[in-house]
Amino acid sequence: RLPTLAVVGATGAVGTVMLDILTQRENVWGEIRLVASPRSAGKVLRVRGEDVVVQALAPEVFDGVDVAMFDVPDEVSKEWAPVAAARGAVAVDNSGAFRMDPDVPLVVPEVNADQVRNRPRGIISNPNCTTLSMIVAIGALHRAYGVTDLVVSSYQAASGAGQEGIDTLRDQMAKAGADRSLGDAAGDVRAAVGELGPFPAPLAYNVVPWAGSLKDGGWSSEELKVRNESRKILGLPDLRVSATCVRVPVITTHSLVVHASFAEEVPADAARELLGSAEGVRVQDDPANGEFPTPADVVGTDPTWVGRIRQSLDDPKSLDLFLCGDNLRKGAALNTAQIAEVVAGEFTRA
Ligand code: 2RA
Repeated sequence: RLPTLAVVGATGAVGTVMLDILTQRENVWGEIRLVASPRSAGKVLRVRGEDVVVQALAPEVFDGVDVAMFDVPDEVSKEWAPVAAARGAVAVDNSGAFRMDPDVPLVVPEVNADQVRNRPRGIISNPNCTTLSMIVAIGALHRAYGVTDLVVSSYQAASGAGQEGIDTLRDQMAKAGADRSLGDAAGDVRAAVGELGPFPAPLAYNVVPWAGSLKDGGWSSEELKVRNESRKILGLPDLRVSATCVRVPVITTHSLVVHASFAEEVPADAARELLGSAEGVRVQDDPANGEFPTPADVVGTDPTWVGRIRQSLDDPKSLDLFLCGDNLRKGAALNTAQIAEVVAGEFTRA
């Protein structure tokens, strides 16, 4: 039989992309139930070419549900994913609430799909979008060469901060873009853009070296997620990871610069060939012809794009790479859908 799916958070930034993805991918679902906060209940959304009325989040919406996806804030997932699990659904959660719980697998199907069945709480976590934007490619390199160190700099899009992030950047761009004299004097952009929204500094005409909340030692929560989640997904609890997360004025698609070190020497051509045939990865690497991935060209696509592949000049066991991934697709909705499809296979085979 085809399993029943619930999409919780169907009206949010990720939920909206999720409905597109469910419409575009091969259909493995019977009923699809759309769930959101009581404020959004009663709205009609389209999925798989059908109109579906959004239901308010309540314990009963999970009755008869086999898989429940959660694209909601941490505190909502924390409360409701266990409710869904208690009512018999497998919860696939895209929040940060359970990612580091040892009884909850953190899954990227191209890297560790085998972990899906290891779910004593009935919950599976989807990684943070920044980790996801690089880990498929790094996982492929790791399988061949054994990764030992990652030094990561992120260039994160506004939509990582949700619909409020998108709206804030668009408003700031409209205000700043209208004034052609801006950008010469300290503080002129800040004075012009108005509301900062979820960002601690103007994002239009700027870059902001901050994402998430402040943790010990001056690290941001986002930087610690890149470290901790990479370790868990790759099954390398002692992997050395150092990340600096930066927000850039891009609507959607996170980019990352990664300096990755391995147990063995990695010639750039060998890395290019390996990544070129890795599932979920696309190589675009011909700088002589201006060919490399950029967020503006990658947005709306599924793979992790990799370019600027270079063997480090001072260490033949290290590579320097530039990666781009759509943070709302592979970085969130697509990976969640892929995990849910792996679980759906259990029902279909049963
Ligand atoms: C961000 N990674 O980009 C976060 C969202 N989960 O802000």
